[in-house]
Amino acid sequence: METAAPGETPPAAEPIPDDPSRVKGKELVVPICYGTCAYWLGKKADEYHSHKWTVYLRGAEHEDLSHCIEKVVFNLHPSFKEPVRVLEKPPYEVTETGWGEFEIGVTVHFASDAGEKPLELSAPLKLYLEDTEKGKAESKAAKKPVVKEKYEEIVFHEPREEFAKRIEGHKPKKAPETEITPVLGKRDDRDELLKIATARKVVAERIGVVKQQLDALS
Ligand code: SLL
Repeated sequence: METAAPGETPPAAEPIPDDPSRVKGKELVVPICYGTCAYWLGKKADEYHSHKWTVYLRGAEHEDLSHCIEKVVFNLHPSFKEPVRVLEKPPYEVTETGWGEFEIGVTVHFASDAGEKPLELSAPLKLYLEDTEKGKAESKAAKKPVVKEKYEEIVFHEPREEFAKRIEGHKPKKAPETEITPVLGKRDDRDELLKIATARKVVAERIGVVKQQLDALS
């Protein structure tokens, strides 16, 4: 089981020990989004609490993923009280106030019938659009939350048959809404569309070159 960002070649699959309960040649894909969303506290800001932020993990379409996720563990910076936060049901979110940016560890534990190891992800907490004095001032002036989100596809290679059946037969439902839901909205497809458009252009150019070569031969 691993993840691959769209447009990237997935890392080579780990060899799966021969397990008759696994479906040969099958792949089960669960799209997720995770990241951070931060607001400057404005007048309420003090030296150690300049921002209110949330780290989250969710289904790409805001769906409830509790049928395949047992819990999500967020590992905060040790300067926070009880830095290991365990969320056993959606919304998988932790909201805090603080002053600095750091890397948040996000460990996804799957339902026990998946028979998969936990997935280790990392969400860089972004408080400012850019880490320069100018960028910081602009982020504050914009009065808009700074959202740093990653889209990933969790790929279960040759999943256990019972698990795959359960996941595929599951009727999707929405995860509970939270304060950050309206800010995140739907996943922004612009990056992917841009990649596809670029790839199309490259392919069209190559076809042009091959056509010219063929013409030269005839
Ligand atoms: C930095 N390497 O130096 C980072 C560390 C830590 C942020 C950032 C704690 C808040 C509180 C907090 O915001 N820690 O004490 O409640 O930028």
